[in-house]
Amino acid sequence: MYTRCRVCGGKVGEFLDLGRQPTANGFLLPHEVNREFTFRLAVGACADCALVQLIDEVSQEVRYHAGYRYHASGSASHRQHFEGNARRLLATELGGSDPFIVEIGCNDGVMLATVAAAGVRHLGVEPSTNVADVARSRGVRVLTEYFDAGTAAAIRAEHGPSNVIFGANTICHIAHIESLMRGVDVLLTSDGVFIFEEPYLGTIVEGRAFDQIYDEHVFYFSVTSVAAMAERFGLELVDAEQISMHGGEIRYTLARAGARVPAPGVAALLADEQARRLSAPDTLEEFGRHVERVRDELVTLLRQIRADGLRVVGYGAPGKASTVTNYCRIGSDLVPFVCDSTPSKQGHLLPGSHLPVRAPEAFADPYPDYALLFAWNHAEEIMAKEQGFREAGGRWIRFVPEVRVD
Ligand code: JHZ
Ligand code: SAH
Ligand code: ZN
Repeated sequence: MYTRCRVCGGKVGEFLDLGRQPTANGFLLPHEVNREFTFRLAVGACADCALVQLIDEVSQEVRYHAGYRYHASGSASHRQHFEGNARRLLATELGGSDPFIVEIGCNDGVMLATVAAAGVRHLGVEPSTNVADVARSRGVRVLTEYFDAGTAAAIRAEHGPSNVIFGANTICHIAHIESLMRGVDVLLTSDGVFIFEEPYLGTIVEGRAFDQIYDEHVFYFSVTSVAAMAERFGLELVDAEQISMHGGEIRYTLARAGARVPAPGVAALLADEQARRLSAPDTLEEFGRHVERVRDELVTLLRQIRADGLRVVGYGAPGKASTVTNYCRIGSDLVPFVCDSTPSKQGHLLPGSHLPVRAPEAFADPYPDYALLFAWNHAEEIMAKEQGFREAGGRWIRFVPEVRVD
């Protein structure tokens, strides 16, 4: 259990306890339900640097391994986003002679495949061997290791320094962040950039996306906490852009202190977070009370639907579905199954709640009366695909930012 900040050593004050939970990507086969791993899912904020983080953590070997479920290329919007990212980096940061980019957590190569196709020197660092193999099959060079200060030194010794270090939805996963930041310092060229895009504390707290809280997300960054972290390691936050991925994230750009002129937007965002009191204890505690209300309303609604003799099916089995179903104790009595397009999730049970996961074809066979949208961040893509559901009179249930039926 952590009561000290993983970045600055300050005191971490707990503000939300979501109970005992499994790992969010710990999908199970029916015979595995009796030996399920759980831990206490609770979050706190550092009184000194404002960094919001998990209190207890799950070891990285339990989370990332040869059977990691999440394949980043699984949705069209993600493929487009990361191809766009790669093209932008190729145009802006990787134009010099023989540039070198390192991606921490390249997963199935969703971003680096475009870099590899452009013939630019690159290396993905990806400990989950199954997704690393998919990346390799797409022409991406991958080191199957956990990135830390030691790996960074080894990469530099073999390949030289890196002009760009990139990470998406990965930096917030790495509990040994102090070692990661030292690694960035070792590996980056003097004018290089460390760019990472991660779920934003503002989206989670103000946008009420409490289901983003789970074992893999050890940190919940804000502009304030990232600026402070950069400074501790001789770096500087030089840009912060809001992007729409996963319901609202920020892409942070760090450079060596003094090497680049910070974009004017950084100071504005810092002032804005202060004015909104984003990481103040009362804001975080109010968020905690909201989460309890959402739980009570959602459970009441699902019970009422069942009492009326109607059916609800879950749509999408994202990591987020684990947090909601387990915190709200939604079992197969309320939601008999969930549909998801990921083949390696189908035929398995959601962790903890043990809702069965079936292929999307099961959704229309026959359509339920209601669909509980677990993959709410993909609403547009899913609704476009499932127009027939609404035409048949079906209604979507959401719970972020609050419980809503439409
Ligand atoms: P999605 C994952 O979060 C896990 P998750 C991880 N911890 C993280 O940080 C971020 O990604 C990067 C399915 N689906 O993207 C596919 C359909 O069934 O919200 C996925 O299983 N039909 C690494 O798990 C799930 O929904 C569809 O049409 O919260 C979405 O998962 C579409 C579009 C998706 O990530
Ligand atoms: N970048 C992709 C994938 C994010 S999933 C996207 O944004 O969709 C997070 C990935 O980080 C997983 O593939 C996981 O195996 C990897 N990861 C976890 N710890 C890591 C570490 N210490 N070093 C490098 N990668 C890590
Ligand atoms: Zn701190």
